[in-house]
Amino acid sequence: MTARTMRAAIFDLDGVIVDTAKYHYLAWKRLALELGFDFSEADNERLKGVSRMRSLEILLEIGGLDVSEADREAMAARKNEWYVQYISDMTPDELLPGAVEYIAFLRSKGIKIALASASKNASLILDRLQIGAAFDVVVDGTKVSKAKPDPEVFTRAAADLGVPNADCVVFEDAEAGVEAAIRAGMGCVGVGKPGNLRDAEIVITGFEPLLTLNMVPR
Ligand code: B16
Ligand code: MG
Repeated sequence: MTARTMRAAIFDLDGVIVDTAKYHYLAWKRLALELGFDFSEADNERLKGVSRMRSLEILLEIGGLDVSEADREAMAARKNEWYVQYISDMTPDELLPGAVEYIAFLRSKGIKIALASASKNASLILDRLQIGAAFDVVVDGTKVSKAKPDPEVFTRAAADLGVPNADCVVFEDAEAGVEAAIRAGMGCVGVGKPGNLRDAEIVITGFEPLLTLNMVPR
């Protein structure tokens, strides 16, 4: 990685700490089927990390539908009701392996920890997973006006932590999030399949190897 002293770690939520993408997918697919077209898992990849309204725009593009602003608001609200029903049943068993342990390890090294998510449901998810106390700062979709790939969610997290952007490393699973981290002047560790997230400085498939190696990205 670029020479930097990592003083803060900023974690994305969906796809990094928990796999909520499968619930987003179920809810978007249900909406698409109601509207008369299918929506595949490959299509769902395009929605990762982007805001709810941008996700709906992409879905409607896939279905070839032109919809009024009022109808779009109603569709997004309906999708969110289904999504909230799904995530309300989540338990700490759904945490991705090693994520919370790695956060605790970084904290034990004096590194500050933030959550930076596009989701407006982040606080419900943190409650269900019982991990709110793991973060010094939480910035979610209710606190920012510009969605990833805009860097606002990350720059706000760094400012709230009181750490310069250059000393922050972001952990992200989505291309939009990697781009946002780079635009913020932060380091970026991609979390996902090797070959994806090409712009991240390194890509890991999960946190367990970092824990085994006691590894802090520099
Ligand atoms: P909501 P992240 C993102 O969360 C998801 O990856 C993305 O698929 C979703 O559309 C977005 O949150 C908004 O979520 O509808 O709950 O507000 O990856 O930034 O933690
Ligand atoms: Mg994500």
